Amino acid sequence: MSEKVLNVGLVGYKFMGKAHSNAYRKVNMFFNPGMQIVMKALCGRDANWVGEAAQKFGWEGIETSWEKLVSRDDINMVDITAPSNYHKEIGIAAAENGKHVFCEKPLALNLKDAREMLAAVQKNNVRHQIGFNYRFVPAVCLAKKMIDSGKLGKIFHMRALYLQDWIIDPEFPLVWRLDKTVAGSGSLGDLGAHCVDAARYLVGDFDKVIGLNKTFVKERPLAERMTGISGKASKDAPRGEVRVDDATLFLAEFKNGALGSFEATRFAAGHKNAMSFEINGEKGSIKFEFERMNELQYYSADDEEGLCGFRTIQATEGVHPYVEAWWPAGHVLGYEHTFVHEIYEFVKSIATDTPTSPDFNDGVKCSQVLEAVDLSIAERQWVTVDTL
Ligand code: SOE
Repeated sequence: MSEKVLNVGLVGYKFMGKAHSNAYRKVNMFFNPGMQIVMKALCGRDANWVGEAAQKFGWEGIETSWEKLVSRDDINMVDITAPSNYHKEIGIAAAENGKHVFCEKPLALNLKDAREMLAAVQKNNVRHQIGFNYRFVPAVCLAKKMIDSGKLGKIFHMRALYLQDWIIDPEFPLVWRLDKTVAGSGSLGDLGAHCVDAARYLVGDFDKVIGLNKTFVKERPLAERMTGISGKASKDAPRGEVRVDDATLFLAEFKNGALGSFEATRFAAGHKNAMSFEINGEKGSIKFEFERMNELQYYSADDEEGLCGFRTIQATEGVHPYVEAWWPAGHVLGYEHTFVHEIYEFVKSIATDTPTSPDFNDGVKCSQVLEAVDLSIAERQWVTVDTL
């Protein structure tokens, strides 16, 4: 094997750990990032569970201590998919051990911690990336290309929604994503973060925000075991207070003058993973819905009079980013491909020693917006993002 080798250590093996593991298996099969990925070690606290996952996902070995994982000489890169309260400690330790760091979103529990993580990767001169995977949907890449090339002209509006419904049942347990000490935030940090990143990617930086939020169910049974999105509670389980938001809505003004409206909720019955946005500019509009992720809706004001209207672009032809590596046109891609694309970009950035995006700078910028939204809710007034 003439290519350089990248030995990866992954922390976490549940939903995101599985999505990332799948990506590590696929990258070299479909792309040429300039390095051969070796799935060295999967890390989790319980040796039996992590062992089972490692075998199933194709990892060479396991670690039950992340401290051990990040200090191993034979690991070059650490990927963090553990719950958010672990991100900072693991990320900083990995950077200090000279490992490149990939971290799931949100980068940290709060802006201060996110900044510390950024400082650590910069100081130790390692590559870093954050898991805003929706940037890697070919249709979203197309939206970016269209906006950058001026197809929509000056942008007036961005409307973004992220709707789910998995915790409407008041008996659904208090899993870690609903635990403030573990997740930091509720719908805003988990779902709103993706919309904020998409907005920064497509429209630009935020100037100011004002929001409102709600926790509809204030007490839930404690979960039987630590779990993120699926969970069980025994019949007479003790109950805990829910201290994160079930839904957050906010308005924004971007630095370029565009206006934005955002909604993130886990209480939108019937919506499973409905991340969507619409962007309106002086020359046209685009619309995207994740549950129809291969399509982008485009309206051009330049179309012939009488024939104007939204058209559906299937972003499955080889001309669209990443698509060529997969299947012939019309053979659609799915959620898991977004992770393959983001990991491909990260490995390429390590191979070529060049920055990539979204990186920890983007993670910090996103946290800044999220924190500004929370502050605006607490103070019931507009907050200028850059003052934080
Ligand atoms: C759970 O709400 C979740 O899995 C998020 O954490 C992910 O980031 C999003 O892609 C889907 O929903």
